[in-house]
Amino acid sequence: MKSVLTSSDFARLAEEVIVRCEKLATFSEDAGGTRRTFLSPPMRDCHREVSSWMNALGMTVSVDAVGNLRGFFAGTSPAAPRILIGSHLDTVPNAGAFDGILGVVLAVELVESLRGSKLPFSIEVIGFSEEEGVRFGVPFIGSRALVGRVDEELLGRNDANGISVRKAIQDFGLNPNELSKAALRDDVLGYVEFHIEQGPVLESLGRPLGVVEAIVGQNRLEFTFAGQTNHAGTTPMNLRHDALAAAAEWIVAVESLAQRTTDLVATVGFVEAKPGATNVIAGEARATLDIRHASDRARTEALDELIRQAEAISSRRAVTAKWRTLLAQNAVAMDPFLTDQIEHAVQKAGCEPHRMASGAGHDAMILAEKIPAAMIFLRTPGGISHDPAESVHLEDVAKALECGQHLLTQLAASQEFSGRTCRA
Ligand code: HGY
Ligand code: MN
Ligand code: MN
Repeated sequence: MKSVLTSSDFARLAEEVIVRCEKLATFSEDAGGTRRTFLSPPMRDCHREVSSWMNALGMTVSVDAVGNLRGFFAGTSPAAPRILIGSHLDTVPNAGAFDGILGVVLAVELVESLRGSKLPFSIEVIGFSEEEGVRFGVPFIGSRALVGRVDEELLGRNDANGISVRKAIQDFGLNPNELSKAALRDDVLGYVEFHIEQGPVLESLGRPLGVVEAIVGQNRLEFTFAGQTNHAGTTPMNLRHDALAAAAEWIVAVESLAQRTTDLVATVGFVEAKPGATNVIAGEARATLDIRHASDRARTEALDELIRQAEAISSRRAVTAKWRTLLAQNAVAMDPFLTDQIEHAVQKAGCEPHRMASGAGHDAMILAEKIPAAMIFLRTPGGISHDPAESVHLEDVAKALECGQHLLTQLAASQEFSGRTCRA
């Protein structure tokens, strides 16, 4: 495949990528911002829009049993193996327009940039239905279906309205009993994900593109502190068992442990007090924990310490602390061969590559369990993400497309890649 595109072609495609990402951001559950969670009604609008782009390129479009949108662009022969390129189509509340979505839209534009020319492998563009974990508290539902990790426990989890994952799948018109059909087949050569960095590193180095070597491990838990609801006016301070005060003391302990532990990040992003009235001492407080580190040992040691602190604070205050795990994900190394190929492609696109770890979780870390997976980061202006201010530079998107074309050309010419026996 000869790259027949000029830099102005890539710039035009890049403009279309950004316009399309901003269009998809309008498909939201909320009037005032972007929120598109697992199989919510706006996800159907998103599927319709992306499918129209895929159909225009002659791709075969389908939606699998967990709501992943899949566009297939055949290779030179029907029996050709395939490469997966994609990311997620769901968002956090009040999201930006590019987290996840950019990776799907850019993959479609990469197929467009081929202008119909065929490769020795097929391309399957995949838009995962759920990566953020907003609706059910558990992330990666879409990519977990590809590696066979959507089990009865997950299907039985309920959202805030008491709707289970299984029911959400049925409500969307899909059949949860066909989940096995979503699993990776044995014709997949690998997975490549373009994603915004969501942090400050590439911008601080003045680099448009990053080469991801590994994705840090993470735990997500929900802690529940239980004390004694009581009257705010008549209960002396020394007779209280204030669940929210206990949670607050623990939250400060979370921050202080992370501040004094190199490369550890720990976040309490959600707190809820019950009954939640100004003049009532909280009898219950729920708080989530998101803790991450490149080293699995450092992360698990820190988590053990925070559990110890929750127990110590609770016993001193004569309240109780319980917790449940929502995610326990070890750090994952990206595929060395694909990562080397990405580094070459970044250089061919005229950029100085920067190898780095990802502090954010990505679907690539789930697929890496079964197939070679690798990621390309795009610079995030201001390092801002998970916020409407999230953005990308047009010229960086153009460079990403150029890099993607070089990568496909390299993989098409690589006996080691095309001749690979698939691992899934
Ligand atoms: O939270 C994360 O790591 C990602 O944005 N899902
Ligand atoms: Mn995200
Ligand atoms: Mn993401």
